[in-house]
Amino acid sequence: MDSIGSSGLRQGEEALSCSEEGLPGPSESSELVQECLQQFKVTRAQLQQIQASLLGSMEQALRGQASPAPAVRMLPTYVGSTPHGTEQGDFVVLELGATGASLRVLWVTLTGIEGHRVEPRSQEFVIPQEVMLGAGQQLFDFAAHCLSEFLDAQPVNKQGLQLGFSFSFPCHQTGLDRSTLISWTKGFRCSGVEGQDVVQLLRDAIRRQGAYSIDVVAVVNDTVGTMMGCEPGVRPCEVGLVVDTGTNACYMEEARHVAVLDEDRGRVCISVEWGSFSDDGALGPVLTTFDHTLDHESLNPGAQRFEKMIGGLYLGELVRLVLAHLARCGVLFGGCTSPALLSQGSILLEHVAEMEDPSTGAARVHAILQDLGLSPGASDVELVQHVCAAVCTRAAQLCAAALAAVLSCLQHSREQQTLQVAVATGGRVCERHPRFCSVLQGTVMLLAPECDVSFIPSVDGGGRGVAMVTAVAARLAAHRRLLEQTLAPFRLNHDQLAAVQAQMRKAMAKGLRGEASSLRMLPTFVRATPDGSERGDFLALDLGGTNFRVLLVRVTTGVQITSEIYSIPETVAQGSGQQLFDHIVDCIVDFQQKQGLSGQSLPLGFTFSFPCRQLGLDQGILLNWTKGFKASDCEGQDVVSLLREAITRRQAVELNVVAIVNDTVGTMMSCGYEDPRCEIGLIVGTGTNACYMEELRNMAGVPGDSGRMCINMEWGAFGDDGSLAMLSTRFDASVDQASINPGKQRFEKMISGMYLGEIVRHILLHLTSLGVLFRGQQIQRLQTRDIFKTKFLSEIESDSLALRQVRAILEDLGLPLTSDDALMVLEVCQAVSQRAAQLCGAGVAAVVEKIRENRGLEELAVSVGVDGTLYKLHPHFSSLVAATVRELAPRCVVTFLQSEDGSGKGAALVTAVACRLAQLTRV
Ligand code: 0WK
Ligand code: BGC
Ligand code: BGC
Repeated sequence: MDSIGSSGLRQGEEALSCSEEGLPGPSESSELVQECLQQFKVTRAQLQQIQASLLGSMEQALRGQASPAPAVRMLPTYVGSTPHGTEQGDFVVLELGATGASLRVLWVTLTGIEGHRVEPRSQEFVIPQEVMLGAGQQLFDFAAHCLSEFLDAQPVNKQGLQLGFSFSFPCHQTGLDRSTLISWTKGFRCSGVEGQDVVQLLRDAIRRQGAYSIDVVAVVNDTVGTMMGCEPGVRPCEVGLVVDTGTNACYMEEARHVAVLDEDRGRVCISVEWGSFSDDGALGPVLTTFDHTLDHESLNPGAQRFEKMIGGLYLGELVRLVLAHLARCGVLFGGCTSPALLSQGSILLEHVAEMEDPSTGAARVHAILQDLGLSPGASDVELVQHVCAAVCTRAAQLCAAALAAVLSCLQHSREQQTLQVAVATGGRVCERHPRFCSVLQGTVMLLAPECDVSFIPSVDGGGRGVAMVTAVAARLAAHRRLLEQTLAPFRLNHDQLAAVQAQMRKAMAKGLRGEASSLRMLPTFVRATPDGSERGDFLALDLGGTNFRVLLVRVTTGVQITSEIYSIPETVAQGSGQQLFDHIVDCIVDFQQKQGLSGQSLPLGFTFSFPCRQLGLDQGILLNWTKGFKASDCEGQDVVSLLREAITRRQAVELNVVAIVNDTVGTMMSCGYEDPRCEIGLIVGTGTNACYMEELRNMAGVPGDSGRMCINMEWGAFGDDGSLAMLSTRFDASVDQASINPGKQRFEKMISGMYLGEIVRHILLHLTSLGVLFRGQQIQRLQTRDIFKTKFLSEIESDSLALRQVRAILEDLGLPLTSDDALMVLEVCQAVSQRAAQLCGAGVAAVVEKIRENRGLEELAVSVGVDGTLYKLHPHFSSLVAATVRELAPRCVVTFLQSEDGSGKGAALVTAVACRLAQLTRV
């Protein structure tokens, strides 16, 4: 058992040397002694000042205030809850740094049954000095060697071992299993570790060792292990205190008070790292010359000043420095010193604890001083005990001032007048020193009278606590693996996207040739984009998107639009065709009345956003409804006739329906009016589709070989022939089966706004059934179809939203969730929308490459007119589409133009062109 104080300090030879000058007289001696011991006296006021200053630094660090640099670090530990006691399993725990020059390996079994404890098995290994001061790799290889030596001796199943790494040094944690060492403390100073992720270093060492495959799932500070190892009792253990070779504390802080965390609910365990507290104003008056000497001769001068007044690595050294001073002053040992007494680290904490022990004290003092080559007199023994008491009392008082600061911080953050809390204590100074804990507790009550504190000694040095955290980390890691497995099919790589692009090109070619294809490539009879000479007033209808709009479009040198939005109730959209078209005419009449157009028969352009086989500009046979529409007696009908019949049914209404266009065509025309290079129309809204200007020569069934015509691809149906099966997931299948048109519009059902929310909902249900989300509790609300709107994806994925706002959106949905749940829901949304955008990008890449090849161009510059709520409102959709197009069609420079006025304007422009062309043929 290595003794505290050994590591980091040097040993000396035994010959006595005594001062030549005369020894001081009794009064002078006692003055010298008093003056010396007085230095270790800390007044209540000084303790309160240290408490206040430390509290100030803690709150400053929590607020993330960088300058002046706070005296303590307040490091978040990713431990968000104290143990539920439900954790279970077998875990390996590796403890490094808590007990100085030794590391400990434990095998901990958690039963998950309250009060049912299985005694951990453990083994301690002494770390050679040269390893503590050598290369980091050597230290971690030593640790990995000890691990396998321990496991070799354990009669246990050694598959799937999960390890919790108790690493007791200041670290920046970025996850339960990711932690970067800030700086060594306590006699350690291995090279090549500071600034590194110590979990990775351990994983590499275990891999190099190659004896066992061990999954390091959590890294924990020893104070956290101590707190988490505390038996759940009347009071939750929310503070962990360690005084061993070093000292530190942790406590459960309100997450909203921790600026670096983007959390507003729940708690997080903060490692205070009070060892580095060094507010000269507060500490200056209590620092003695001995403290300065000790610090000066330490491995890390100027650092960890507070720790060097409390930690077990230093108490023995402080006592030695005082004894050596008093000996040189002739007050002790007859003015004689010994090489051992003058050797750094020769007095260990054990020595101090034993010498102070009221029962064995005097005899032990004698023995220990003789071991140091001294021959103490009776008065020497008593004086040495006074020195030990002075040093340790101060240490306990200072530790109490720091703990009182933590309790005050806890009280503030809980906004409680009085605080009831349990503090788990650990470390050999607490366990072995006869008076340390009683002085500590007494001083805390003095400094924090409004806190009712119970102290619970840790039973196994925190091993169980580390296993608890490891169990939580293992559960979260398992959840993360299940989440990754679930989302993996949504993560499309370049080859998969290129395959979709190639598939689409093949389907386009077949569709253009009039062969069976999931892409119907419908001629739209729109041959020209506006040339700016169009003039007149036009009515336009825009049906098929989120809103039904009636528009008055005045085309002069520019375009003025007046429009009104009308709703299409689901009963009408899924009622009879007559009812639907009568409703449309009602809206037109209402609009005309409001606009004072009643009785006027303006040319009308009808944006009808459903697949129609057009026989002319004003003739479109509806092939099938999509997007939740299902009005009867319409499919197979010419919808322009249906509209005209409805107009006829409504007496005294004159309307001249000139053109029917698809919303993609309307959008292309609308944007083409501003940018003549716009030859593609793209909709990503409730539904999705695209059109583009194709060469007449490539279009079977359309007369003429020169010139171009706009083709409505109806790409929503891409893959209805099974050509997308390799990408379709079980969640896509669930959404399709539950839709009113199963087996249809498969591409649309992977991309568009009507379906993304449903895909997410099905994934959340699946993850809940796996116990990954909502603690496995099936949430009633989530069983409701369409409860998870696609607009939530756009809101949740907005960069400006903190996780807490994501949680707020989901809680409004009635989903009781933790931050981990919210994070997972966010990742599900990201995966689903990313796939949608990439598939859409692969489609656009197929179209622009088709146009480039049509025109035999090396390079093509083209614009795409885009509309649709999802494309416009989702924070990342448009950039992901553009990135995918750049990746799959590098020889095309594609500009995406968001349509401002919707496709209603486009329909009016198509009508205006038709009227202009009709005008030309009439003259
Ligand atoms: C606005 C256009 C309309 C199109 C709609 C699509 O004016 O023709 O159908 O965008 O987007 P959604 O409203 O379905 O999101
Ligand atoms: C370290 C802390 C640790 C404490 C107790 C200090 O030196 O910086 O991380 O908790 O010692 O072991
Ligand atoms: C329709 C298309 C329309 C697209 C976007 C699809 O469901 O079939 O005609 O362009 O939605 O609104």
